[in-house]
Amino acid sequence: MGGMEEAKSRIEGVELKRFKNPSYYHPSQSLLDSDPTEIFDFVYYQGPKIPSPPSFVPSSLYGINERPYEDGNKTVLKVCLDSVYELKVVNPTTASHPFHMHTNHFQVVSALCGDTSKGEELRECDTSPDYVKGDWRDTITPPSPGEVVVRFQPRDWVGDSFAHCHIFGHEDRGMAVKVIISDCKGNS
Ligand SMILES: [Cu+2]
Repeated sequence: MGGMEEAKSRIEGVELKRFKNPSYYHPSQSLLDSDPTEIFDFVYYQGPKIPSPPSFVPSSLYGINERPYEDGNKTVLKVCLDSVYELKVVNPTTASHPFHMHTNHFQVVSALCGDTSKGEELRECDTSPDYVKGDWRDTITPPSPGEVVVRFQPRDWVGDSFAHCHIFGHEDRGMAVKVIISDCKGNS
């Protein structure tokens, strides 16, 4: 026995009871029936190729809502502790851009496939090998092209946070958003 067979048998042989649900998994605290305080659209943007040194792979500027993240030109998301927010992360490209948010995990609400910029109708598509409605994640890859809708509720932490494409070369070239979490009720 070797290869896949052996790996499968090894995985099935693991005592699953040794693993608890990860701490971010909150089936009793679903946000699916919540009314979001605010809804934000994040549309991934990939600009024209930019010159690179000879030994580097040519790359592009990247951004969110047509704006690369850079000093003095930051895309900022302002949220309040304990409120529920919905994010629609739209990927109009055929490239993979896994969305990652620090500090607070988010719950999957829906995902659709299609490129509306080319006049395509958005349609239901099967993302189940990766995620389904109700899953809690810290990273999620929207269909490419397509969109994923998630909800989160800032908890415990007040201050500056960050959300970005989890491919370093994209994040580093601008595909990122600053998240500012405040206690809007003034409690300390
Ligand atoms: Cu990316």
